[in-house]
Formats: sequence, C-alpha cells, structure tokens
Amino acid sequence: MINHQRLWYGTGFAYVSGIKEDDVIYTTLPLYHSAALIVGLHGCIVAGATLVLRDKFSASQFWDDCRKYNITVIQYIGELLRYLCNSPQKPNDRVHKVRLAIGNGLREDVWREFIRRFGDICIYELYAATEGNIAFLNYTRKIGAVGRINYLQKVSPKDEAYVGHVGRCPFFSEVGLLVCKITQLTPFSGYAGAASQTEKKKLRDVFKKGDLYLNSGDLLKIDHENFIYFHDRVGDTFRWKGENVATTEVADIVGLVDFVQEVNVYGVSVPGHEGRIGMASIKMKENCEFDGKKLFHHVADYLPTYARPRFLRIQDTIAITGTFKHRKVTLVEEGFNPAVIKDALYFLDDKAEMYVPMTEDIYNAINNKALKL
Ligand SMILES: *[C@@H]1O[C@H](CO)[C@@H](O)[C@H](O)[C@H]1NC(C)=O
Ligand SMILES: CC(=O)N[C@H]1CO[C@H](CO)[C@@H](O)[C@@H]1O
Repeated sequence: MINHQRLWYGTGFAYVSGIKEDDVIYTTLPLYHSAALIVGLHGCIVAGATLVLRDKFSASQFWDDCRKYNITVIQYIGELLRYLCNSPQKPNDRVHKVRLAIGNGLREDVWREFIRRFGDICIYELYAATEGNIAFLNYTRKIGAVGRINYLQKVSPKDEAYVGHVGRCPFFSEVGLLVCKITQLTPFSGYAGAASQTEKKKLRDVFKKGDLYLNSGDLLKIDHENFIYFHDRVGDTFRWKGENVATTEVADIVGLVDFVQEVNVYGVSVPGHEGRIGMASIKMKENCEFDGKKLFHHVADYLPTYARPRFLRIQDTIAITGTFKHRKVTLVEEGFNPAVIKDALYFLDDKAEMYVPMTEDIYNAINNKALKL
C-alpha cells in the first residue's frame, strides 16, 4: 500500500542524491515499478527537475539519448548497467553529461567496468523495497556497497536457521537476514488484499519479548568497516548438502571467466536428493569457445564443492523480467534432462576435472544413483 507518507519517503532518494532543478533524469524502467515511479517520476517533481522517459530500454540507443537530451542523471535496476557494459565499445563512450546513476542491484564487477568505460559517474547504489521500512544509500561511493551503518541507523542482522556462511568469503563478516524494527517512524503499511499477506512478513519476539520486526527477505552482510552489502534474496538462495548457496555470489564468480558474457544461477532438484543442486545458464561472449577445463579450475579455485554449478546450459539469450532481473522459474522446472533441453548442456565431472558434455548416460546414471552427486 503506497500511501502519501511512503511516496514522500521514496522521493527522499532524489533529494539526498542532490538532484536539482537543472538536472535531466533519464529512465527506461517500467513505471509500474517503484524505481521509476517513486524515485524517478515523483523525485523529479519534488526536485523540479526534468524527466526523459523511454518506453523500452535499448542498450544501443542509451548513450545517444543521453547526448541528445543532455541527460545528467540515469536510473538503473538489476542487470541494466551490465547490458550497457556488454554493448560494443564506441569512441564516444565518454562523451555525455551524465554525472549520477541511481538505482539498485548493481554487481561489483559491473560497477567497476561501468566507471572504467563510461567515465567517473557517481553511482548511488541504494537498498530499498517498495513495502520496506528501511533504506540505505551508498553515500560513500564504496564499490559494491549499498550503504554503511551509522549511529542514527542501527542495523541488526538476525541470524536465522537458514542463514549461514555462504561460499568462501573471508573478507566479509557473517551473512544475515535483514530485519527492520517497525515503529511509528519506520512504519510498515503492508499489502493491499488479504491481511495474512501482511501478517506473514512480521516477526515477533525477535530480540526481546514483545518486539516487532519486518522480515525483509533479503540477506545482507556487513564488513569490518561497517559497509553494508546486498547478498541475495532468501528465495534466490538454495540449499544443497545442508549448505546455503547464494545464486548472486556464484554468478559473480562464474561471470569472471573470460568467455562468459552473462550468467544466471539457480538450483534444480535431483530425484532422491534433498535440496537443489547448482546449475548455471551461460551466455557466451561473441567469437569465444567454451572451455570446460578452464571453467572447472576457476570454480574449483573460488567456490566450495557444494556451491559449484554441477550443470551448465549455454543459452543465446538470458531471459529477464520487466524489472531487469534474471528469470529463473522456467529454468528450474526444465532442469537438466538432455532429452528435453535443446541447448548445449555440460556436467561437472570431478574425476576428469572439467565440464564435459551432458549425455543420456550421465543423466540415467544420476537418476539410478550409479553416479553420486
Ligand atoms: C543540450 O545542450 C546544448 C548545449 O548547451 C543545447 O544547445 C541543446 O539545445 C540542449 N538540448 C536539449 C534537448 O535541451
Ligand atoms: C547522500 C549521500 O551521503 N551522498 C554522498 C554519496 O557519496 C558522495 C561522494 O563520496 C558524496 O559527495 C555524497 O554526499
């Protein structure tokens, strides 16, 4: 439920980002989503700035539009900036007036590449949810971070049974579920429709009896300098062999391999096994060859056994949602059956120490448990 107060809070992002009346904001995001509607459109009204809308994002037109309309502020969500980084380099990549990018979901590798390629654009990566009662903004330009704990905004990540160490990440302290105290100043107005939907998001007696918190559904981590990082959505994390696997973390690692352009990580079920095993859908860089040995050694170097994608699927395009997030549901359902999937499939073969083409034999061996996962 977006009431007046919530809308007003949302426009605060434009205000704290220093958007002024001579700014021109460019948004290619859908207006049904709060980034464009609340931060962009309403933020623009509050600042008295100008808004340039485009009904569909186009990576090839993006910078031409910025030049044409003298854009100073751009909005992004999810994978949007990755698509800009993936588009062919041009000599005028740095010819524009964009000084600020505001949004969320930017991964660290893309953040670095974006600045390297398009110039010193200030990135305000924010963390917020439409219905949430807490928000963070980068405010220090620390790459990868969504914000920092300060003494006005105390953050208490709560350890839950399903929140543990995810992957190998010695730099970071523990990952936790973000819960946010519901107070008069940080209200939770809930969802329209069934009251049970709203009730489900509330956590009671969290730190002491009688307290009330909002379950953000997001896993965050805080480093030794108090910088806050987004880790994963609880729903995007899957369990394998009793361990939590963060899809975003695995995707970040696989994405570092030189022939990988884009990667979508998810968990698939295997008959007779608890939990879900890791699978990745990969889009290859143009004119690159898949190298199963190289990829194996890369994931073996950076990921613990349980987090390594056991199956790979090579796709021409990685499907995204209207809000620039990777689509996973269909991929999860389709699994890893080579008789059904027409894309090239690979299997992580421990003994051979490489990804090998997936065959009917391997598939059958997994199903009748002749092959142990
Ligand atoms: C952009 O800025 C240039 C130079 O200041 C100006 O000539 C042009 O009219 C502006 N374009 C728009 C669409 O405002
Ligand atoms: C809101 C906020 O704190 N913004 C800061 C983000 O980072 C830049 C650069 O460090 C600062 O100049 C802003 O004040």
